[in-house]
Amino acid sequence: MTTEETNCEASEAMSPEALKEEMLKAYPSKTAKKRGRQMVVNDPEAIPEIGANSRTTPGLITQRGCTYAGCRGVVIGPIHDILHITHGPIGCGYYSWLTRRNMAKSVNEGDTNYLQYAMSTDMLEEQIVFGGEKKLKQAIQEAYDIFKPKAISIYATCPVGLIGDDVHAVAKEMKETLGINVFAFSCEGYRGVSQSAGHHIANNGVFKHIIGLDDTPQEHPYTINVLGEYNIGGDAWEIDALLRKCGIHVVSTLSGDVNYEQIKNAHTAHLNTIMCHRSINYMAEMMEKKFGIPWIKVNFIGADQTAKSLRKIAAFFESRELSDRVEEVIAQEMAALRPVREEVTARCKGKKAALFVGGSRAHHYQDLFKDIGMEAVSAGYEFAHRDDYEGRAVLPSIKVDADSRNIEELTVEEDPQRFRSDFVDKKKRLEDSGFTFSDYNGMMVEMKKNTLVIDDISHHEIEKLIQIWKPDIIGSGIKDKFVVEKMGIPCKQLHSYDYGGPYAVFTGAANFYREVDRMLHTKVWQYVVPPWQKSAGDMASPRHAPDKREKPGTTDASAESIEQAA
Ligand code: CFM
Repeated sequence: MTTEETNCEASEAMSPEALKEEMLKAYPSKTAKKRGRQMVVNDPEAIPEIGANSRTTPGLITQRGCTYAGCRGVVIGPIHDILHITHGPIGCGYYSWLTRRNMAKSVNEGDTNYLQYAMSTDMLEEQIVFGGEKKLKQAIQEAYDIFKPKAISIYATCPVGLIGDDVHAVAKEMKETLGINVFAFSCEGYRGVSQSAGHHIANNGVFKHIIGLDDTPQEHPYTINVLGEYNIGGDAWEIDALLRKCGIHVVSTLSGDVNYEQIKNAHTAHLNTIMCHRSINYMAEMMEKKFGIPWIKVNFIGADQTAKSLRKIAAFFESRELSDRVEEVIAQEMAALRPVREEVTARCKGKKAALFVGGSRAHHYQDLFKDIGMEAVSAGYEFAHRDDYEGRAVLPSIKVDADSRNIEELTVEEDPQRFRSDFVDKKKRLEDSGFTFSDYNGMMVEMKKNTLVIDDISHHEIEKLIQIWKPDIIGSGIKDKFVVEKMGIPCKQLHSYDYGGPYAVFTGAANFYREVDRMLHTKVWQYVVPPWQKSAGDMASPRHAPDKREKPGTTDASAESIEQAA
């Protein structure tokens, strides 16, 4: 690569080092030191170490969620025929009620889909003082009597951990009483530094209580699981349809539009493919140890990445017929997508994005922007770990701190009956021919030199970034969407998709290109006066000032009155 190709253009305005200093200036020295470690100037050739997965400093406005959110909300909640009961005060249940767009539909008449329900034990003062186990038992019985589910899962919220209710003992007792699978999660909100801890706890629970319960073999020659795909806005449906078109069978998607039976049978697949590394790498590792199923990282976000992922899956199966079919499908899909991609690229090429999302999308969505000639000048995760930034090669050097030690590491051993040693031989043979397994190289190697990578970004830092580097679009979530848009920059919600989507695979990519094009080119932004433009002594030049001068009747005063009226 030439220097021109690897250098980030935004550095021409203010260097990333200077921008970082500018962001840190407002903090007390101890906070600035800590935040400083979580902001690094990227060099894909010599990836710097980034501080990640550490506690947010109180007072900073973070985008993070809690451990309960990661467990109940993200990983297990989407399993649509398990009855999910939140043990805690009503708020935790209420705020996990349909707030994430993990869609599911009942395929057959009479299929169970509990996603539209929110069940809670509605803990009150009496239970906080005298204990809540009795009420939990009653709730499980009541839920069972009404719904007769196949399985019930219990989630502990903060007060449950504080008063010491034994949710696991209750689950065990009710499992025996009711004769159905009942299991519990110690996923109290405070248990980890973010929702990331909840992912790990959820993976452990699903692995212990569901995986491997049904050994019915799959007849299909090419079977995979799609791990870390949650069907936000219907993504998993698009992925599933594309794979089916290629002749690849998905045994289970964890956990987008999936049912209990599919997860019980997931260990019969030939291969695990991982979409979101952060939330589900534990599961892939444990399944490989116990059953010998190898895993590869895939990405179905972005047309080029989707094609690459399909080719890799086909290569794994070593079938000429399958590879030919995959090439045929890629050619068809690309041909359909090309006109939209070219049209949008002509308008969006060279524009700059900054993405701050979760634990995987800040990376994956850079590929969709790349498809249309746009570059990420800055990006960061909310709660990912160093391996998601720097690649799994750094795993052995990640220090285990008290917070991560809080999360159980399961000891997993080979299953004497079900371990597939033939899979191990195949893996070895493929590796010898250059095929890579269990690899995720992280976000930073794919970002240009001198881009600014920021972990757990705060509102203050986003404001500085917008003010000084002026990206054309921010990819983020609801917690900062409107703050960002009041600064005159479009903000695409990459968690909820602004209630749109799907964006996965080729069909979804077309949706995304069009939406970004519309957001970038609507004229509304020129009427917005960012806060720093209103204050005295402002260091930045007014954003979109030329537009305002050009348009009669859009003086600062009228722009301000529009904003006040809104
Ligand atoms: Fe994985 Fe996710 Fe994400 Fe995530 Fe999430 Fe999500 Fe996300 Mo919101 S599992 S890490 S905890 S890809 S809910 S579907 S969009 S923060 S980047």
